[in-house]
Amino acid sequence: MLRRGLAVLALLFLALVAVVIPLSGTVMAADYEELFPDPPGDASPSYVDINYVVYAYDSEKITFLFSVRGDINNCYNSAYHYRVYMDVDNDPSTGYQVPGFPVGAEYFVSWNYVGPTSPAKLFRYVGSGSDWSWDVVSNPGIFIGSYQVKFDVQKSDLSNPGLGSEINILYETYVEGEGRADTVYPNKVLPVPEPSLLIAGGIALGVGIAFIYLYRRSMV
Ligand SMILES: [Ca+2]
Ligand SMILES: [Ca+2]
Repeated sequence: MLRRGLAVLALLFLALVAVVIPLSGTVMAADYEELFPDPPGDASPSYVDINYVVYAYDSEKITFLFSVRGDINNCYNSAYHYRVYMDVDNDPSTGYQVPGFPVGAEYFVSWNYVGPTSPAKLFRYVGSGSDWSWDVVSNPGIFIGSYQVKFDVQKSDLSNPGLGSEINILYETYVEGEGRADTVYPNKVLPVPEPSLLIAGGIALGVGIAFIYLYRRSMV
């Protein structure tokens, strides 16, 4: 009986490893990541035509990545904006009501080219729901690749209002003078970072309880 219990525990451990390893990610180092594709050729110019986006996080930060069809290194023009709206309380009736989507954004992160060291900016909504009123919170991490824009937003910068347990987001590219170019709406609530120590502690506790239970059963 004890041998069978240990075999069950070993299988549980292998199943856990099988789940955790894919979550460690291939696009970036992360505890969680999910990719959302978008059709090519549905926006122009090609710099703002999204191929796919990625949402990821680790214990410290949330990462948002755009992959676009055109080489951003050729787009030295401040008119092209890359934005991610964040509905951190997952309530579309609070924050900025993003036109066309059930997203009430408390924050958005944005980048556009304004020089060789253009910073990203994180904004907090201070308006009444439909007006475009934002305060700058911080300059998040930014990486510009040939076909990629990647933001690293520190979780601690999303503190007023603070993150709930889930987040609703919208990726948008925008061209000044023309308006919205391309969007990706995951259309699902996404998890937000949990302290990895708590998760590890929970797993250890669960395995410990299972072991004690099986051991006691084997003694009956
Ligand atoms: Ca597209
Ligand atoms: Ca909201």
